[in-house]
Amino acid sequence: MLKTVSEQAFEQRRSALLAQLEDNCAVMIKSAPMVSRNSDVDYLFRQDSTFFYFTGFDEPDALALITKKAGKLEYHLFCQPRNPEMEIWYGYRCGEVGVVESFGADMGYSNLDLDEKIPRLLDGISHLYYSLGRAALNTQVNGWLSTMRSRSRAGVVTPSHLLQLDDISHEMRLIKSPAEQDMMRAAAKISADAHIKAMLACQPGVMEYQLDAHIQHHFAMQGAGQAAYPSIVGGGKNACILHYINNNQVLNAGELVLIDAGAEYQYYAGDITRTYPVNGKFSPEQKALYELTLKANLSCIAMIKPGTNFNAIHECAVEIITKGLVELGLLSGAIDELIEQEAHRKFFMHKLGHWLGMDVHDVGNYKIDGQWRELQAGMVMTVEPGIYVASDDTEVEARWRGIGIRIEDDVLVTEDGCEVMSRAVPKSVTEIEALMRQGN
Ligand SMILES: [Mn+2]
Repeated sequence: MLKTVSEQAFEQRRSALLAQLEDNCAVMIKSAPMVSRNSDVDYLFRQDSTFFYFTGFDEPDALALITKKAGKLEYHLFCQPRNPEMEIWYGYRCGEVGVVESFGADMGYSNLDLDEKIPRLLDGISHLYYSLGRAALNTQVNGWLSTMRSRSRAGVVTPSHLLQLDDISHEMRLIKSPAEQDMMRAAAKISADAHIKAMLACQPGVMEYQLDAHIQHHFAMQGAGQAAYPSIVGGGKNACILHYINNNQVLNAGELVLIDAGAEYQYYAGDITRTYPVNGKFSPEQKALYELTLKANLSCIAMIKPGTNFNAIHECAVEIITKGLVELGLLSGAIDELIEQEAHRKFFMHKLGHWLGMDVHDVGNYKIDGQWRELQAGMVMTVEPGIYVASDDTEVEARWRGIGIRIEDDVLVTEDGCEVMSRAVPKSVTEIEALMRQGN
């Protein structure tokens, strides 16, 4: 059964957004465009997350304008006009009438009328909020404001404040409603089960892309039509390339494989990484570094609850990994000094995690007034410590070289702690080795 947030949710979000803004304001949100791949073939369309969050409308080349005058909201939605010829080739369009009937707009318009209608709708509005910093939208807005200024003698009043919508919309997206949490649980569960499928299919001689094929097949069969991002499937030293997506090498016995893959379900992302031995059995070195990474993963997850400082979790991982690398002989020196010098960055060069939501690297500020923020219930973050030993690192013993490990979970902050939404996929050495024995 396909889950989705209720239709009322979109209207509630628009109201909640406008309730935070002064009177005589307007909010403008633009959809994603179609992007050409070559000749008349386009890339698969994916709606802009913020646009979808506030409209629920999944067509390209649309624009939402919500005005508030004397406390009264009006929702104007511009969309592709109905066009029998185009619809034969590219499919159904909702159209100006349809967006009023099905998507709650007060007024629907053709996007061909933007230049005529927008300057009229903005007349008398003092504060205009939109996503500043997007070149295409900025150019359009400048054009509309210029049109309005040229009509000033006719009494047209141009907005005097142009404001960043992202600060407000991103903060709303950062805290997931119960319905959104359900979507994210579904995305995480589909992603976790796909990782299990890949683990069962893994054996020496298999190609990296073949493991990804098992994952993509599971996503699609579970109703997650797209992945949230291109999978990383890195065998051996490829695991040390953080954004490796070539996925075209053979997997060899004796090496680990790192898979970072997540489904997108109803616009919400899963983002899971697991690392395991291609032949199903960890070598002593692989096991030592793996268990150190796992210790960091588990200790960080244990810290997650409302009020925890975002960066304190990262610092916890740094401390565990630094100590562990000293114990194993990959780093040497006093722990305090090594932490001070950020010596871990040679082996653990990324942050512990990021917000997760409609975008895999989701929106939302990490600092407020210059300080790392505290976690709140409804936030979702990844916990993904990693240890990567470059294959040409002659400062460490040869037996450690070319081992790359990351263990990533999707964690929802709850009222009294957290929920590991990606928990279905094994991560202890014993569990992984037991599961992989079933596969072979
Ligand atoms: Mn991630």
